[in-house]
Amino acid sequence: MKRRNFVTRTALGSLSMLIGTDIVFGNTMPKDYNPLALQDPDPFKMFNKDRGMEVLNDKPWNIEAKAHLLDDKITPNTSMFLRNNGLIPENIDASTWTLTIDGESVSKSKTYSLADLKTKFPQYTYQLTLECGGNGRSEFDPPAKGNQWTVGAVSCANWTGIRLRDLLDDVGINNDAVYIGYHAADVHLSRDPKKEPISRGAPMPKVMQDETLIAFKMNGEDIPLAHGYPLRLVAGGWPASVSGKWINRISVRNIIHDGTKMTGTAYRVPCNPVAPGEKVKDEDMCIIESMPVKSLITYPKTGATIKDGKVLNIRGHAWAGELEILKMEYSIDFGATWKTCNLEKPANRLAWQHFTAEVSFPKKGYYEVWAKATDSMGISQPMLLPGWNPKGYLNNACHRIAIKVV
Ligand SMILES: Nc1nc2c(c(=O)[nH]1)N[C@H]1C(S)=C(S)[C@@H](COP(=O)(O)O)O[C@H]1N2
Ligand SMILES: [Mo]
Repeated sequence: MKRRNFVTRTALGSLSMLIGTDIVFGNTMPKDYNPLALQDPDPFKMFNKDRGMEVLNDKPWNIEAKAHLLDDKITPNTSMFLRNNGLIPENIDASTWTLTIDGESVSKSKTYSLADLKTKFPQYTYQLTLECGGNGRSEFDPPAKGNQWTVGAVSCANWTGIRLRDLLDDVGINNDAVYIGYHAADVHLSRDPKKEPISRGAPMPKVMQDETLIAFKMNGEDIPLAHGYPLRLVAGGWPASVSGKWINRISVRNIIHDGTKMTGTAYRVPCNPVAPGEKVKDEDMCIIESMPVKSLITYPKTGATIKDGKVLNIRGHAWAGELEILKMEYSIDFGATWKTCNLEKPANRLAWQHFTAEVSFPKKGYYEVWAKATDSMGISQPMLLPGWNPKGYLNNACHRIAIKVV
């Protein structure tokens, strides 16, 4: 009698353990069969995310934080939003990973191993704010297509790596360089190897800043796979789409980089304000650079209650792209009057700043606490919504939490 290829006892034991109960007819289950109970991936476990985060999409994976999950001064992986345009690369081997610098504006392209990058150049660590250009998109009316981010597509982690500038100095770049474009190992949703999910970049002045890093560590450890392991471009203060994950090639271009999601309407807003719903021609759309002034109340959680007569301690963060926050205010009367918050200096340029305030309420009832930051150019957040734009970018409206005094 021919022996059927059944699952072994030990394999059965470990499968039962993963499922959490006995597989009753396990002895007749085919070898290498993956029980359905284990086929439904648990994104929170897979990406080590807080279970309070919100999954917006699973193909590709897009997950956002809630304001109260961003209470840490430095964002841990567990509450860092995840934004993917394609499929996360699998089977990455850091020991054979290389980064090639090429393009029209280098005389001779050069390829580096990870070990080269880590040993040949000085290393720097900065706290860098990364906010998705589409953060806040869900509030626009008429609505814009794309992930309906609310407030949680922002993070400020500690990134360690080498300066992109030092690397480009080593390669030698020509005077006609205007832009860099990154290329990465993630896979297009169609699985067509000729298509890239995203290939964006930055103009040379941004590239040459001290804080623009080719990073290999996040919060002191290897970058988590989903956030770009083993190598990531990090350009704080600009739309996070500039910060390419899993990068293996950087092209130094003599034109504005024309990779996937650099052209058309992607990551662009009307160069001049338009009416809600208005059609805008491609040539009237401008590339988003520095992100606008914004803030988030991270404590307490919206919906909190407090006893009458008690002071409410609020706290949060504020950031303004390339600029610094000069003033932080809160209002408990829907923006009619504002009081000043305590505001810390940033740990370094492009890091978010922390604020606190002691809020008193005149009597029992329902309140909203609104927060408003002002940047070093004197520009403040709009109270409810900024100007509408076709793709729903750059919503930097005041963050608001509901409070009941009982
Ligand atoms: N290779 C690659 N890099 C990428 C992306 C991507 O899909 N592929 N998404 C970009 C976008 S749109 C954002 S908002 C950030 C998100 O970074 P995070 O997932 O680490 O939070 O990564 C950027 N870098
Ligand atoms: Mo993004």
